[in-house]
Amino acid sequence: MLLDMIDTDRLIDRLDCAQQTVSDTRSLADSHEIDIDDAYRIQNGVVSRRLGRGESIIGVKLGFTSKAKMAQMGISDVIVGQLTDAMQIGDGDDVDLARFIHPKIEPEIAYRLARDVDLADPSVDIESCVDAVAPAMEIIDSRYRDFRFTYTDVVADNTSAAGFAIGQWRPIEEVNNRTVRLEMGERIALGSTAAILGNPVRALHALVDMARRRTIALRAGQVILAGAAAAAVPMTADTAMCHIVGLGGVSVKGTK
Ligand code: 0L1
Ligand code: MG
Repeated sequence: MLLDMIDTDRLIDRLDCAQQTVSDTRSLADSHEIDIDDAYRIQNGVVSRRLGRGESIIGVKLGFTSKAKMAQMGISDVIVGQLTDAMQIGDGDDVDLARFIHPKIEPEIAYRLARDVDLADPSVDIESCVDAVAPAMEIIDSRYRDFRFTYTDVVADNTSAAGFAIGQWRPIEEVNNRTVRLEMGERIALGSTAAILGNPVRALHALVDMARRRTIALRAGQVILAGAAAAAVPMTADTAMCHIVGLGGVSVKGTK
């Protein structure tokens, strides 16, 4: 831990204010030395501010689940962020782009927990706690200017979490090596579910490890966004449509 409580609170306020006022901020690393424990503490503070305004946690997300992204950031760990009800957008719904600073959208796999995951049990089987899987999209909206951030910055910023939409849930099945297509206006991103740690199911196991290390509860009914299956594309005032072979689709419409 490198940050004292006063600086920790100041940085929580800075990120919270950036999100609330839809205005970007400088990398925290420009002015502060922060380690990964500080970063998760700031994240918890940012999420607590949201809970204080009446939001509730309805899931978790993993980030940096592709080898390319990990290599780019010089890390070997996934990162974890927290999803609140205010971030959820209904399948097919409009989403006002004015809510965000510079939103991007990416295709994801979502899992649903049917039971609490007992993290105190060293042999807990998270796969047996999951009952459903669905196509999903995540809106990432880094609070940092020009998406310029360090590893600790992005963790502190709740992993850029800003919004998500989930398609039709289906009973849990193997979803590896499925082709993924994201269309956003004229832009098309193609990928595969294998881009998520080689197999999205590995994201579940990585999550157990991270949740233990970061004391994050995994509760029945929560959603897990496993990671991006293709590159994120900037959001525009168009329909974003994600299709995953065998799982179906999900869409949202950006409006101004
Ligand atoms: O993969 C993720 O959802 C983490 C996103 C954080 C990085 C970004 O904002 O580009
Ligand atoms: Mg994501």
